[in-house]
Amino acid sequence: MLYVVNNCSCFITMLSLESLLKDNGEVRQCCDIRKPTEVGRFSLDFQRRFHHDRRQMVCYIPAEARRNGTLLQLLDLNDGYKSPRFVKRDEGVKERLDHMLQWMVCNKRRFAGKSHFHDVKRQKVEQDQNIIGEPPDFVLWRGHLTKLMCTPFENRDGWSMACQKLENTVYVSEVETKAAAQRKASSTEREKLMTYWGVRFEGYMTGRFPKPPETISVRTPKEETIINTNEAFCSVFRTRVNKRHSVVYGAEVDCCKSVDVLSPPDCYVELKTSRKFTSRKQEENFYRYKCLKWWAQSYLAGIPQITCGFRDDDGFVESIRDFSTLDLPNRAMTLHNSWNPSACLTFLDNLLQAIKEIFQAVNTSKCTIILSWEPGDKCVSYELSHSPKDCFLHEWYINDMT
Ligand code: 0WD
Ligand code: CA
Repeated sequence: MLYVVNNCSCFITMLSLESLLKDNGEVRQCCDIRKPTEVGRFSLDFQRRFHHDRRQMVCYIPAEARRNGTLLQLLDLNDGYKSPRFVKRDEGVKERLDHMLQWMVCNKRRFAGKSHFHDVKRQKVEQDQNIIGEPPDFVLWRGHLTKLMCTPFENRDGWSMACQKLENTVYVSEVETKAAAQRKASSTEREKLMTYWGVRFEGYMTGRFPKPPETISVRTPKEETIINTNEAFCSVFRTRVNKRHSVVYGAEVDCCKSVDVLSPPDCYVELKTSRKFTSRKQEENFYRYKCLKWWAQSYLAGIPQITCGFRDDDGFVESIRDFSTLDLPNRAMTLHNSWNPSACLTFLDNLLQAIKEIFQAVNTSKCTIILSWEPGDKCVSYELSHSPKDCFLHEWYINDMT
């Protein structure tokens, strides 16, 4: 693919969706993505402060008090809402890629070029597990990759991504679209409550290391449960897309099963809530639409298990079910007109390639590239921006990394 680009701001050009789904004119059947390996981790504490450790990692509490998936005791997801036990992160603070950049600075010595490797070998410390490899082609959040990957089947939410290049690495950071900002500003009380239901479920299903409660029936008393959405445990992964794009990305991980038996990411579990199915049609629609994002999100982090609390309309979880991430595409593909994973991966591979090619054609040190897509668009558009407000790589980062 070749793109001709003018080096001026406000220049908008298009990448056709059709071409991003094809390889040499053929729809590609399979695009290879290496199983992600965890290369690091960090935590954000109750005040959203960065710590280069796993202090915020929580453990998964198996919901054993269930019979055929049905809980013996309903979980009230409304518990703690509008109480001092719910501490909400200030969403007005735009963090962009900041915490990932902090992690990169902490780990910059672990990214070594070929020549360095040679030296390292000579010094016989090549077994040092800490070395990650050459600097990656891309650094971003896992959530960004999820959005890009799901584009071929998305019909509700658009996206906009700012891309900046420093040395040989492209950094990607989401830009809030106007539609998303409007949606957030006009969100109803019920939508806010429903968002809380998701985090409250996480509170029920997790406990603090080192000594977690044994099962759901002996969990922490409600009055002691604090839900603070500043807190997060993030794992950093590295993978290679179609053998040609090395990618490093951070992902917020909900919880972890025993690390003695399984190692990351096999021990990680993603938690979700969903409305209970009351008809076969609803269940089909779940596999046809909703589970695409579940699959993409967990697949990108190599997380094998997604545990879902099925709730009623009043926010009471009646049953809990485990889904195998790798099984979700099989279920979806039995349905007519559904998504398929290879189209997602082919699209991602081609889009990453297009981003690289755009950067080869521009004076990279001076501009940001903004890629955007809206539902219904047949193309991903991009523009070059010289505006400082679009730059998200801070001076402290550039100085430290160059
Ligand atoms: O700058 C931004 N707009 C973004 C920032 C977009 C995406 C992520 N982030 C940051 C957030 O600060 C968050 O700490 O990345 C972190 C999460 O990274 P991720 O794993 O790449 O995000 P994603 O896979 O989209 O979501 C994982 C979880 C979500 O769980 P559910 O089950 O709802 O998918 O991270 C949470 C949420 O709990 N989450 C966020 N938390 C705070 N702010 C955000 C956000 N913007 N997005 C997702
Ligand atoms: Ca979750």
